[in-house]
Amino acid sequence: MSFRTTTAVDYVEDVSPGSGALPPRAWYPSSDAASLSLNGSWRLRVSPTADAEDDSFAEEGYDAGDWAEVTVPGHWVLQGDGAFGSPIYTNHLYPFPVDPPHVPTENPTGDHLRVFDLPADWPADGSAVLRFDGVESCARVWLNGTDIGEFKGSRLPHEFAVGHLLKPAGNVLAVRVHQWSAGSYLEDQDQWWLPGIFRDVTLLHRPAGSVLDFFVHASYDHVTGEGTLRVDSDVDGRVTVPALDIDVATGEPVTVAVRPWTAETPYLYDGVLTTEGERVPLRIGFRTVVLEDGLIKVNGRPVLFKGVNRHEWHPEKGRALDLETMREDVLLMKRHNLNAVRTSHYPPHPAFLDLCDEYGLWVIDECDLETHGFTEQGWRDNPVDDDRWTPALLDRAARMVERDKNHPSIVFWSLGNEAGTGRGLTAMAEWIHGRDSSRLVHYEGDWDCRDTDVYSRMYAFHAEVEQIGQGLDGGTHKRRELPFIQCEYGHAMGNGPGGIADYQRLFEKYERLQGGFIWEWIDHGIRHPELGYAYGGDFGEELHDGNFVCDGLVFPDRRPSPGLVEYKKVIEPVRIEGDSSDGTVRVTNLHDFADLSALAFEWSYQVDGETVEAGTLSVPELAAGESADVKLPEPPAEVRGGETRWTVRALLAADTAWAPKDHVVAWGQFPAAARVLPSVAPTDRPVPGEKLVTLGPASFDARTGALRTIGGVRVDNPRLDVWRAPTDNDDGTEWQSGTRYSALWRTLGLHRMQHRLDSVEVGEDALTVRTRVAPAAREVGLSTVYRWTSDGGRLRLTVSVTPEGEWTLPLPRLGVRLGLPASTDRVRWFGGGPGEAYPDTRSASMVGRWESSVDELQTPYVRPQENGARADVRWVELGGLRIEGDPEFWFSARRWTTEQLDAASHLTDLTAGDTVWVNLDHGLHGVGSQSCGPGPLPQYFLRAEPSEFSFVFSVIG
Ligand code: IPT
Repeated sequence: MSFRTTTAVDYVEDVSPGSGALPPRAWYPSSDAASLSLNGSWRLRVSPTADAEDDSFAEEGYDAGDWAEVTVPGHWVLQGDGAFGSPIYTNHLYPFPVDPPHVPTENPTGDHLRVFDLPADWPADGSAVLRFDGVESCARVWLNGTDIGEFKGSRLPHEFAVGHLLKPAGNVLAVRVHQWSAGSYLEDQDQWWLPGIFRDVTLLHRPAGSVLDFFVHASYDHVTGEGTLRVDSDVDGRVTVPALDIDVATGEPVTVAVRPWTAETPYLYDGVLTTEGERVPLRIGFRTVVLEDGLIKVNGRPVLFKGVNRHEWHPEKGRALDLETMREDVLLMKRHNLNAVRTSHYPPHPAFLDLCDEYGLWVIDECDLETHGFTEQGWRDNPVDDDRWTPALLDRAARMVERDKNHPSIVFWSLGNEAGTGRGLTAMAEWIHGRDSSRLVHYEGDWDCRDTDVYSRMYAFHAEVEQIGQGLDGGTHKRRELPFIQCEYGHAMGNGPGGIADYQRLFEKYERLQGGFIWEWIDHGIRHPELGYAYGGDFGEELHDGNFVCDGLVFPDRRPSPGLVEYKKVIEPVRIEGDSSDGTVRVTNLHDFADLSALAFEWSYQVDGETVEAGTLSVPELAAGESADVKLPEPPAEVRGGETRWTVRALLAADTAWAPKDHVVAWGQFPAAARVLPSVAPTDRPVPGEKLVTLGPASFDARTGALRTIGGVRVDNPRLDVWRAPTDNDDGTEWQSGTRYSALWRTLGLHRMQHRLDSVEVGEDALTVRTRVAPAAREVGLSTVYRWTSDGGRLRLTVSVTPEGEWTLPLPRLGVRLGLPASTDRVRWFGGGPGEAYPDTRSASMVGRWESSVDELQTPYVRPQENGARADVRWVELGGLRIEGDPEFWFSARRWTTEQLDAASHLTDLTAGDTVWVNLDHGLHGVGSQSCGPGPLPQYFLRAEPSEFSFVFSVIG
């Protein structure tokens, strides 16, 4: 005989969304009704299973004095130094057996307890609502010993009517939170699994006649310039907007002339919704979103999304973000020219959407739904195609739409991410279309676009995107009628993403392509005492996906990575192109709505990278889409025959809400007089000695020809280097095995090249060292000749490389590596900067004079890898030497070798040695975005080809 026990925790594996909660409704940050935050210190007891403890802790009088304390909002696994368990990172794999709706018996369960008094002035009348803004993944709630319900849907609000249970003092709020539940099957997003009450808990007073749900409809007619406002409210009342002289009943439309809301011009009107019992402040933005002529149009115009995918992340608090962190995200986005954000892959904390309204960002609000792990079984048993789960899906759709519907910034509702296809998704789309016809529906997982208003893809390669732009991609009739966005592209893992400028050119060229969203905003590294930032596997997880969780445009501490700086340049809203031959600069306004009146323009003129004159440039207030040719001033007369260049910048003309006056929005540079390449007459003769050969300022080992010193500076011989510590993009992904270059490079042996010395020739005017550089076991090689000459003061090295054998792979780099003493610190250069650049990430590299320390040259990718190269370097000074290039070169310097960088798995593995290693590269292989997307485009390949390049060394001072 077999039987199954029913237990008090059966709800955990129930596919239903829960019971006891109130219907979803609009979320608003404040009103004149009283509220009490229940955030703060709570008592916590973590048990290993869902049913290890009974529910007596929920009863009044329970003594939790010996329980631990946690901060709410928070995740218990990120508090208590591991005492309450650890985070788990998986990308799409479920960290438990896939047998929906069952979850493991080992189900960490956090019992949370909080005793609170009502404030003295808490109104005696009316009722009250207890609101949870986010709990992962399933919770049961008791107030004063009464079970008030249970819920799932981690990143969605749940409200309970509790007025009848409240007492003036000693209220006991007990919340039992289970890490795993049936809901976990719907929340398989690529991120850390982090249980806990991670968003606010609030008690809201509900006076008699207070507001229930309301829907602000505020459209804009771009033909008449009028907006129409209608606020539907469950409880009748009035709506006032003083600036527009509006005072109407709820449900009644009113049309007046308004300033429209756009992400570029986020004009909000303050209003108030007044019912008998409550006054709710409103922030109203008038705008109309339509699908018309196959395009997404707002206020009559097509929009180009320059977006990013944002997960909520804080390196210590996980997804429990405070308002200032959210604001920091928005400000950073605005300052880097982004105009859109996809809330991947769940509705964010509602305050984030208020900030998007206020500062101006287009939003794709995404539902808390992903069932990606079912891909492992060919999507069998996928909950989104199983009617039993449909109520849970509809509950999630409703909780998102009802909570967020009053935000002008939201232009798309997204059904979720990576959930395959199925009837449940269709039901969600139908419900959303029916409830809110003023926005469009997005979902990427169905390329036939059955349920969506846009054709959306992720990581499509450039060539396919171009085909889609040209309308040559075929597809269903429905799809062919739709505009296209890349909801994810430019995978920002480690060094990269490369190739985004090439995407942007396509987006700008083809009307159907309405832009994209970089994957993703922030590295989800967790601050760790020994490792710096932890990633998958660092907590001993049984299954994990390593540092795939660190793929953001900002580092975990929100410092911008070079990828963000590059993106800012690529998507700048003003294009500045110069032509020094006719002395004009062409300025194009790439905004969708705004004219250029917010910007001031400035020119400057550089001689050898140093600004000799600067001034303001008067540019007409071009309307969106317009361009003009603007005359530059006469170039300064006194030019000492050096390399000259114009730089034109667009700056904020005045302080804005998101950046101060003079913040640089866009820039362009164009050369005037070209650089004169360094020449060294080979007048000095190499002088052979017993141990050393001397030539000009340098000495060499007589037997090996290796450089020993230049002037007084000890130099570890420059020799050919082709290796780089592979980037995450070099590592690539499983599904692109043919082009996972780091593996191919290692197989070929490029990380263990041997240098065979063939001859050292002391000639009349040169010291020539002939070598062959090649990996063991292979027949390919690079015949490499180093030719040294000097004019007595300066020393010139010319490197000639001739590939031998059949090279089928690109080279990671081609140049020389040399060592300088550890005292080397300050670095000055004339070339591209200030930040890192690679062949396909060099848009933001500005030619000028730059200065740094060796340490500051490093880019702190969470998993160490090739980084820190500076492009187009004419000369660099460091360690007492000046090194000039013929032609320009790529420069990097670090206190460890490439091999040490390659071997490190966290930044804390890297420690300074006794040498500063300097790479002077003639070429670098592109970076691409192959950690999830295309590798470098062919034009950014570094092919093994005959090459020659020179460096001129001299001692400074
Ligand atoms: C895509 C996911 O949507 C996103 O959450 C993230 O995992 C990203 O990849 C990679 O970092 S899905 C992938 C199969 C393209």
